Amino acid sequence: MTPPVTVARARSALAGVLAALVGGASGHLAAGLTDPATSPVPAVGSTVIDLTPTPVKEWAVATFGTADKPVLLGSVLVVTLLLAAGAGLVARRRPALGTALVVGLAALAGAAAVTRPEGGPAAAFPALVTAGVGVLVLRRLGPPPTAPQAPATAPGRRAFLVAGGVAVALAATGQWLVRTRTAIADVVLPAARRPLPPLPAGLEGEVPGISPFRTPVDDFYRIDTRLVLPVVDLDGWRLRIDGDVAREVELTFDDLLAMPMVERDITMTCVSNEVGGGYVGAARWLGVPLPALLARAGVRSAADTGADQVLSTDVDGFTISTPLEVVLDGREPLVAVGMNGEPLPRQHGFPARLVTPGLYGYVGSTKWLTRLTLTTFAEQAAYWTERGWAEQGPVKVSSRIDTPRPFAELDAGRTVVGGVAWAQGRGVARVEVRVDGGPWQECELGPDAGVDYWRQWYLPWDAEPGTRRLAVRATTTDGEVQTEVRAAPFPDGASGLQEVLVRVS
Ligand SMILES: Nc1nc2c(c(=O)[nH]1)N[C@H]1C(S)=C(S)[C@@H](COP(=O)(O)O)O[C@H]1N2
Ligand SMILES: [Mo]
Repeated sequence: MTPPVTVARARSALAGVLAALVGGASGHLAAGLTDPATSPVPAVGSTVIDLTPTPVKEWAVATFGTADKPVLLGSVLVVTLLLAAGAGLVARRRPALGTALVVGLAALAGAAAVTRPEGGPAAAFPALVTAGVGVLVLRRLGPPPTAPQAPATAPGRRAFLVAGGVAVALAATGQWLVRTRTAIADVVLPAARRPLPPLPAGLEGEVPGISPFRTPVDDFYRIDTRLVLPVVDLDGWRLRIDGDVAREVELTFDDLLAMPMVERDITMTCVSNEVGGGYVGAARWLGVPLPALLARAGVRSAADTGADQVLSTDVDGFTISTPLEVVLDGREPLVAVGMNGEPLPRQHGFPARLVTPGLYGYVGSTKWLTRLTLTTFAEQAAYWTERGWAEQGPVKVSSRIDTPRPFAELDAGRTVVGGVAWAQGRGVARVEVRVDGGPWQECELGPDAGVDYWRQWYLPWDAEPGTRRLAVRATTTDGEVQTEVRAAPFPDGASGLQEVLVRVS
């Protein structure tokens, strides 16, 4: 039989946990009604992201990939529940202190929400709800203060079950609200002035396992610091152009849509992408050329401003700096509103984002864009550059083997090696594959959709039995051969060659 003291302790700890769960779920519901980003767990998670040193962040991205967000949220939740269990135990002998600890936990979440760039006093609302409900639950489920050692008068199992059920119901309702509120508005996009011809058919019909020529929106990688997607109210959204400009400009979403639109096929890459990695995607973007927007503010060339960078800001104050020279060098970054023929999805920056061909996303592709400020690197640093990443982030020439997969078991004989290669701004002229360190063999290239877009490639291969080592390299149209010299993603992008081992029998 379990000694009663242990049972009483377990109950106290559980009371603390349930106080945190029901309180947190109430806070989540409150956030669903106001601003999803202020929900206690995501608010703390976002603050953790911002405070985490760059090497740890890199490690997390490398280790967990795009699961980094759920892992972080889960960790915040687990730590919170452990602390809450502690508060429950303390409350057994010292109810006032236990209550104070629960309030303290909620206060941390409140502080995290209020001090976010987008925060303000109102952001504390969900944490206040959390604290209030948490204390009520702790009081209700904890042992009566007058008789701490009397389990007989403590609340029964039913009260605990009810509390658990209430937590689930509140959290589910909150989650439903958050989802409903982040559903995309009915945006009707205008057509481009001169629509591009449809993208040619890619190699995906012929080479099984190769990346499709155009990445479907749902498969497009997502990288950002957000735990909760921003809710952007289109009526209130503005794009401001300010800083060292002849005249400030403010555009509504309709103003932006009324400007001449262009369509561009651009492959986007994340600086955190390891050679052979998946943080790269190719899409058709619809938007307004950034130079046309700057011209409205009176900046047509570098001579019109003292600025050397365009600092773009998202709806929450996250920033990206793009060298002005790059913006004006003819590559025409876009303020994009459409992706693959649809309005930008939330996760890719609805309602408008920057897309700068040839630059890694962290220096050219601000999502949820609201402001473009002409300033200098000396004056203002952006989110990632402040954390040590390079100011200039040109995408390095790279190539990836999509098929066969690493450690695939293949039958000997005729098969095919295939993948994608990119060198934005210059274009890929040649892709070569090497087997077991042998001679480089030239691959067939897929269709060409411009220098800013990736090329698919393949090589028919007569696989001989044994363990085989495949490597790939690309060469740009201006003759740069992808280097074998390895570099880690930090601080300006990975380099080296991808090698894939396969077993042939
Ligand atoms: N507002 C905002 N924009 C952002 C980021 C971000 O964290 N916040 N991340 C950047 C990075 S690092 C990359 S690689 C691209 C990724 O865009 P995607 O998620 O649409 O693929 O967005 C960029 N734009
Ligand atoms: Mo990135």
